[in-house]
Amino acid sequence: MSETNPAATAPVSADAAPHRYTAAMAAEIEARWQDFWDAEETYAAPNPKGDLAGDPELVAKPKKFIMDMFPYPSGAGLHVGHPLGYIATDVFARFQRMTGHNVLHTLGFDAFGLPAEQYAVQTGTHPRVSTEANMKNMQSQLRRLGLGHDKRRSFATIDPEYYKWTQWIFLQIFNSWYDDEAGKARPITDLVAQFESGERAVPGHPGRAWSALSDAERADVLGGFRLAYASDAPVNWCPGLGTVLANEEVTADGRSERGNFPVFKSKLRQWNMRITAYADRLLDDLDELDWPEAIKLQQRNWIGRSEGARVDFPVDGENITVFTTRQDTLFGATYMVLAPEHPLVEKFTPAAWPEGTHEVWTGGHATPTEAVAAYRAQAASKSDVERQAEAKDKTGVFIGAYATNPVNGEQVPVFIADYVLMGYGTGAIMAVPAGDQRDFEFARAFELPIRCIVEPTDGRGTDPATWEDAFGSYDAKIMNSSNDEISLDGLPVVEAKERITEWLERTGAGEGTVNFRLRDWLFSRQRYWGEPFPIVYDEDGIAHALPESMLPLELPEVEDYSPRTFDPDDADTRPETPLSRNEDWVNVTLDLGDGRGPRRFRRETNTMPNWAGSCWYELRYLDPHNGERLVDPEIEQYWMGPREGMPHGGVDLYVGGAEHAVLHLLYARFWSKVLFDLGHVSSAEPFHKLFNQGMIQAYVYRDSRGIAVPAAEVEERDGAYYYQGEKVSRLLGKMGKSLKNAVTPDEICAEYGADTLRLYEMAMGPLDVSRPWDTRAVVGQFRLLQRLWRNVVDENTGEVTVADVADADVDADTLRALHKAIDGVRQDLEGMRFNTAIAKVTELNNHLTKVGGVVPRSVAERLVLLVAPLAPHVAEELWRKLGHPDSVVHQDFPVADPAYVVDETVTCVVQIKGKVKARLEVAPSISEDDLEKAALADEKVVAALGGAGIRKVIVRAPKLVNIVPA
Ligand code: ANZ
Repeated sequence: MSETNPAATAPVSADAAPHRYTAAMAAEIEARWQDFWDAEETYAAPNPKGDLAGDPELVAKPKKFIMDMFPYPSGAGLHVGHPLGYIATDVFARFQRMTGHNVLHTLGFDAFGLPAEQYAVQTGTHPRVSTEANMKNMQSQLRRLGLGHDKRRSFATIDPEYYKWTQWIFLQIFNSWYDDEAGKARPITDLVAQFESGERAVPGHPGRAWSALSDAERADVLGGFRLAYASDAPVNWCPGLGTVLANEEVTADGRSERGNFPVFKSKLRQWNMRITAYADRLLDDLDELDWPEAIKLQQRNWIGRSEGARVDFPVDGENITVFTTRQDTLFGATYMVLAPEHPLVEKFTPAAWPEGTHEVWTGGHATPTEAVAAYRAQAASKSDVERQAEAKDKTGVFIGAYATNPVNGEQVPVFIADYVLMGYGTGAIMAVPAGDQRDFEFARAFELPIRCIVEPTDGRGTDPATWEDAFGSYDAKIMNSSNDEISLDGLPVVEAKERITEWLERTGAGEGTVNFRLRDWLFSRQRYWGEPFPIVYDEDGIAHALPESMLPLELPEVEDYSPRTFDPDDADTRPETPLSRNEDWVNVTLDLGDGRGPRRFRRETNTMPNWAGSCWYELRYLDPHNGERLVDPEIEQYWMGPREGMPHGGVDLYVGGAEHAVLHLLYARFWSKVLFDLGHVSSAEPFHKLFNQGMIQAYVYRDSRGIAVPAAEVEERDGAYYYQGEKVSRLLGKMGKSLKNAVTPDEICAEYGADTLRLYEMAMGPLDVSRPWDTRAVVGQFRLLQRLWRNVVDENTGEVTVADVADADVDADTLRALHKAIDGVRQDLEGMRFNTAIAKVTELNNHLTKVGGVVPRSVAERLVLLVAPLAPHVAEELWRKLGHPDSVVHQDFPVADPAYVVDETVTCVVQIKGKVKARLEVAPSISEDDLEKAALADEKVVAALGGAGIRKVIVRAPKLVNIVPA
């Protein structure tokens, strides 16, 4: 909205007192204190040892490690929505410093990323150049906010000294395997020792000794165990972009989110992280974390643990293994479905349709081979999301084979259908149309039998022919489910599951199992602007780790930053990465120190995904200049080690957006656990407490064509909005350049100062709730600071006006107001309720204004200390004016005197049958329940009731309780 600067026309404007708190004064104060803090390293957090060691007194105090999700240095810079979380953690960190903690708070940059690479493709500017310029710009924007960061600890993920360790961690992961028995990762050399000694059989090579295997065979075996491994995985290949995409980057209709090109499922050799090995621990350890329940739930769903069974259905001497969570419904399995890509499909598909094949099953094809080929082509063009979409016609085709249901020996037809996904369970299901809705729809479409095996409890009867949908309830009993050896009839589902699982295991037809939705993490990208893999391939194509001495492996210069793109529709193309074009870099002679001397190698030419750098950055903040180790163990233990209430250790507070609920947090947790297992860190979780801040929203104004117009130029008249005379609509939306409604912190700082901006952002509402930005409301917080200033400083002379009086001589109302504010602000800051803390500061300040006269020094000082975490510049200035030579940052936060905090009480009258029997002194805020309990427990009331029962109690808190005896 257009508006004038209220600071210029402030309340008592005309004869502008020379020492009034104005925007100009705020700017001067803020710049001066920011320089002071930098020069004095006010926010330096000492380590117990190493190059950042210092201040033994601080190190002896309890620690708090407070972190923000670090930003990507975008070219657009910050708008006022971005610093919401940074200001909140800053206020909290400042409060923790003032309550006796050694506080680590800093901020780095997550600086690899696609935007810089795309910009490089368009302009030829090296991504490092544009990224560094963007970082510089953001640093100055952030500095203007007065954030108390320990700048000695900042870094960017693109710094070679940083990504050296990202590569080093990759190698730790590459060089380890998950020992299921030990329940943790171990060095791969331990596994090799087990193979060598014969303690463990070499999988895939029965009867052969480890020493008899070729190098390639060994590499292959180990690849099946390594926690980072290359495999020919089906991936989302997008020829139009020339790169592989993560599932999240593919739209529901199977196209690239960016560019809208077709995406194909192709098999490509890619690096993966075996995060699935940690599924159980990633799930279990969530219980101990102080995270929002909603985020924990999203992680649980993502990991998706399902308990069920694997069951073998024999076909021609082979087995089709299915995964089911409802093994109790085995007697109702009347057909089977394989995912179209299932590797056994070819094997079971005969040349001709069996005698008497139902016409509907064949899809009109002359042979099963033809039917399968046609259906596969159709399925390949769909995304998993599309394939799983409910409410759609079920499609599929019979492959011409029958399998045996192990529980009753029935021959059931085998289909392929796209509602079964290759990537889940075993890629094959037993279909129980009575119990599963998808199977029900399919059975209806293909005229397959539906057998009632669970007694319906909703009155629909037991004849499926009359049903409209499946009946899958867990709260029903099993029927029609017995053979010669076992009967489930009459059993509730849970018991039936146990019983049939026993039977499956006894007869060898299957076993109980746990399945996870979580997949291994696809870890390679065909991009330039990422960490190079510290991997080289020898002439036999065997992957070798670079020795630590060759790290960091720096990104080479290239002429062209873009992956080669192809005809968007040509699924048979393969990626050609930017790094692969630098032949001098790719083909090298190296001595890997393995005793084999210098050899020719080819470097891996993919780069790591964006997530890599943010998987472990918390650790590097602890010991950022350590050239010898990732982090010194003693320093890590000090800042992140487990302690009471946080058994896995971790950062004390991590604040960021809820959009990172799953991937970033899951990947970071996984890396933490690997490093923990291998003994590099003492914390098995990176982030003990997580807090998601809300979003700052902004109004979007659109013209009649629906195009966003510049919000700052819109005028409001009689409740309607106009842009250049034309009426426009207004809706709440995101803030950003594209919606032309971005407000920058720089503008607000120029107009009011950073302290006002900080107060405004914190006062807008509870931190976890989204809130609309309103530039016109910012002035309210500016006025608060003006009144605060006026309560301490004479606006005409600039002299401090406070009176030196003893607490005993301060009026009781003021003392009560002061101590209540101290008590409330303390609790609110500890609980991250910054908005209510500001309300309490405002109340106290207003009280002082109302009382008038000169404010007692002891009150003014404590008020300044209360304000210090929220508006640190003005607090420093007033603190200095009040005669203190030291910074306010490390002062003790005031403590309330309980004598002044107790609520005043009100008198509650207790009546029995309308007659007053007792009077109680209670808090005005007492709840109806508590008041009733207090009344009934009162001696006089007990006596008056004389043991009579009670018919009714009428409570009108806080003043009246009326008891009606029985
Ligand atoms: C028989 C059955 C009967 C099933 C019944 C369900 C209900 P969650 O809980 O998500 O793990 N399923 C298994 N693998 C599948 C795949 N690759 N693609 C599509 N569906 C698959 O789901 C497990 C259930 O989903 C399994 O249990 C299987 O169907 C199906 F009344 O088996 B059920």
